[in-house]
Amino acid sequence: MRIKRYESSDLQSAIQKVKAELGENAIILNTRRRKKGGLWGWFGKEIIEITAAVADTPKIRPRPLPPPTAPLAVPPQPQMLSLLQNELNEIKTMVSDLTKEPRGTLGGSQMDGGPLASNQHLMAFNNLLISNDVTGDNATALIEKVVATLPREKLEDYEQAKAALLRALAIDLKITNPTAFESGQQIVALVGPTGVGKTTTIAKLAARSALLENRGVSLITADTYRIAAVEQLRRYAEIIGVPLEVVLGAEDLQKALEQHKDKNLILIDTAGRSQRNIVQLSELRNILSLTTQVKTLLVLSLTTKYRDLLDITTKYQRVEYDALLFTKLDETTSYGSIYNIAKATGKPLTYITTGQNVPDDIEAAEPMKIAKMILRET
Ligand SMILES: Nc1nc2c(ncn2[C@@H]2O[C@H](COP(=O)(O)OP(=O)(O)O)[C@@H](O)[C@H]2O)c(=O)[nH]1
Ligand SMILES: [Mg+2]
Repeated sequence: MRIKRYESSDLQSAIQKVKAELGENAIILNTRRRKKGGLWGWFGKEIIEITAAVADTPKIRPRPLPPPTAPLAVPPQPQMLSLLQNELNEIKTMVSDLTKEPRGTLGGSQMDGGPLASNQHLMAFNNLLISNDVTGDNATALIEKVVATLPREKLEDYEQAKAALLRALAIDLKITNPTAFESGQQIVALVGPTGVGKTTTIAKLAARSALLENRGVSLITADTYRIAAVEQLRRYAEIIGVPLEVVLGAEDLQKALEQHKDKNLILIDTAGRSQRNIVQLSELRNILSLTTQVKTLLVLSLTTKYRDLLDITTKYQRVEYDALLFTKLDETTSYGSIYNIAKATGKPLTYITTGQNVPDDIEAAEPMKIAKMILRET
């Protein structure tokens, strides 16, 4: 199996390039438009990029192909997609026709499902990844990895190929558990946009550590923008039976940390609002990192669009977050964003939350479990 990328100024000639080099059996894995040259992608000229795959050595003779269509002029944009669709359908039909070819007609060599079976798996995997919101680039890279790590005969086997894809997904999902039971003190701050579930998640973590693990827990909130926010956490603190400190700035925070230095776990709630607040948070973090080790978790809701998630992870870089926490997995059906964001930020995952119930709806992130969720295996 070979996978290659082609660039061209228009779709038609990009497809011609694919056909010329990889032959008529090539399968298009991904097509995208992007700017090339210019300044930081501005003023660049738009090009079409096609990623295509083909089996190394075709074991069977291809059928005669329909005569090549006369080269078209550059088609208007809306037609491009249907043109690609036609090309893709044509290739799909060819592949399925070829696999239907009766056995024993190939100079005695037996067909074993052949390289074409793996072609079909790979195309199915690519579609599965993309329909679960894994980006086209990530899907291509994952499939390239499956192809690179699996010997040919295993690639032909659907289950083995899928297992390799799950491993490829899981291996990119790093994890860390910042509240795991340890002898020393742990300080964990949750940051992120409003409404993603920071306060609820703090209540879940606090309840688990204090009630199930019998650890000394304190809560600190720096979210003083809304009275209701403080009251929300105060109610949880009362129910769980742990102290809550309200702090207005870095000095307060240091004082509160000093007061609670006997606790095993300190959870810090924050307000995630404006850019200005992010600056304050990064100041807080700088001060904290001078004296003690605080782990900052960026909380992201999986109901947020991927583009917005990316934007948030970029803005919150100022807070120098250490790891990611995904909420509201119960409110979506596709989990590819977890993979995309983990890959884009290079940060480990901590927990996922799956509902509003405190303390039940939270679990430690497990790479293989998340990989299976992404492929809808669970
Ligand atoms: N469906 C669902 N709702 C959640 C989850 N986590 C939090 N919520 C809800 O999201 C809303 C905002 O939560 P809150 O903790 O106040 O968010 P914060 O502004 O980030 O502190 C509340 O109604 C929570 O019950 C989750 O995992 N799933
Ligand atoms: Mg809150």
